Amino acid sequence: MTGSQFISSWDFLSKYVRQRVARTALVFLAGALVMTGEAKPRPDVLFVAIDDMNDWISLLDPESPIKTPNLERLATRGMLFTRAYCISPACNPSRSALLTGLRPSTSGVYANNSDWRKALPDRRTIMQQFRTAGYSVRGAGKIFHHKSKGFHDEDSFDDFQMMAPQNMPPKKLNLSPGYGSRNTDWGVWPPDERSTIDFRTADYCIRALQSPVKDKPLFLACGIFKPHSPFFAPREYFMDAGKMRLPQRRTDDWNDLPRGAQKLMEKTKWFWNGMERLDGRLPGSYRRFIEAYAACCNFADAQLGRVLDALDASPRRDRTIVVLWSDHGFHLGEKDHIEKFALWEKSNHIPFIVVAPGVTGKGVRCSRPVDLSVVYPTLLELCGLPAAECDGVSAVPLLRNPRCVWKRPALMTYGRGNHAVRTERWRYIRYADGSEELYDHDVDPHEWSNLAGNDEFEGIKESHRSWLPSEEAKEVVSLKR
Ligand SMILES: [Ca+2]
Ligand SMILES: [Ca+2]
Repeated sequence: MTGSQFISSWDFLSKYVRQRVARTALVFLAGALVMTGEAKPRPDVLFVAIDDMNDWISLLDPESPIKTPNLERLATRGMLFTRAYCISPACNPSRSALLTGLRPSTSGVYANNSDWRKALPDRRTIMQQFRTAGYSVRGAGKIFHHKSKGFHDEDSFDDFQMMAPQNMPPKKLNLSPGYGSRNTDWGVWPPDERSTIDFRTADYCIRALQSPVKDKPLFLACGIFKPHSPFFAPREYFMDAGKMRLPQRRTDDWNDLPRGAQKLMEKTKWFWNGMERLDGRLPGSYRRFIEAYAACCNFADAQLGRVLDALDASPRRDRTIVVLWSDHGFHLGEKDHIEKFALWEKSNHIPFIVVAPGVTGKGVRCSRPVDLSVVYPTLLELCGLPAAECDGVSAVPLLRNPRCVWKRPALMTYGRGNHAVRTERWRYIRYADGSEELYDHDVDPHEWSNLAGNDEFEGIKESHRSWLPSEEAKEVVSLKR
């Protein structure tokens, strides 16, 4: 066949056949490129977990006195999810669900002392997926909940720098006579930030980002431990004492809470014992506690900034996917509660940022509700790894178009049978005893007014109930010793 004969034969083929032939050729060419190693290199991943950082930060609330310039700097490079929620408002169930892609209602891991690996011996974590795909997986700090019970997973990393023991002051700092827990103490400590867990974690990550780019792509997990208790930060991270605005709270807020909520809260009232005076300047005061939490957030943000500086100075900068999340929120007195362990907005609403070069735009905000079950499938899809069965769905459609149709709400679980469902407007909570709460965030962002007893909202409650898990795994009770 001569060249002109070939061209005329090509013209005679139907459009459909021509498209098929062209597509097959493209697939063949792409395959050949992969075979010869000329395919585009896979992206690196910087995976940042922050512990107990809530939404009262300037990233999510510009009015907040707690400034987080480095979180904001990261958000300008990709997508900030303004309605992102944890899977469970406690370290271990939140982290193990995110890292395995399975919710507590699937795994039975509902509590901080549930041995997730015993419950899921063969389940691949996100990091194992990346190791299997040929990544070099490294990390430092708090990724799994391993502060006291040893839930770290060695198989998930090629190399990992464990958290050093907390550097404790010689004596309790808050000086409140009625408050004895040193693990939840607060104040100015240590004198030198270089002796903190997070400074060392950031150092490890900086070294990893400075390491030469080799054949293997890098998955780097950076687990920042603050603002988790004890609420210690070096002096330079504290604002002037007495100047900070305090969170909004109503002391009669509990009057409309159902039995389920009251029961869940029974164990957490102790935290208030340390607050001798609500608005004083005593070291044991509520105000000093809030100032210490704020200082811990400033400190965590500064450590993130050091890691981002290293990324920016590295040739990896434009080929690195960054995912940043907090494992849950934290109440600072709102709803008369200090701690997490609740299904209200403050314990569950979190900072969540995804930077995916070529996928996310710059400085984009997405207001669709998501929970962190999206992280596992999203990372696999973004990096071209095979999809895996999991409870969440990929958020890549939102990363491409933050306003795309997204019917799925965020689902949160705390203890077997207790769940919250968050849509763009509503928070619906149902406890194991069947009691309920409903809040309209359009008019009640502080969740002061429980509407669940109002017949007018039966339809709203019913539509939210339909997202609750139909089956719930039995609780894993085994403790790792
Ligand atoms: Ca936590
Ligand atoms: Ca109320």
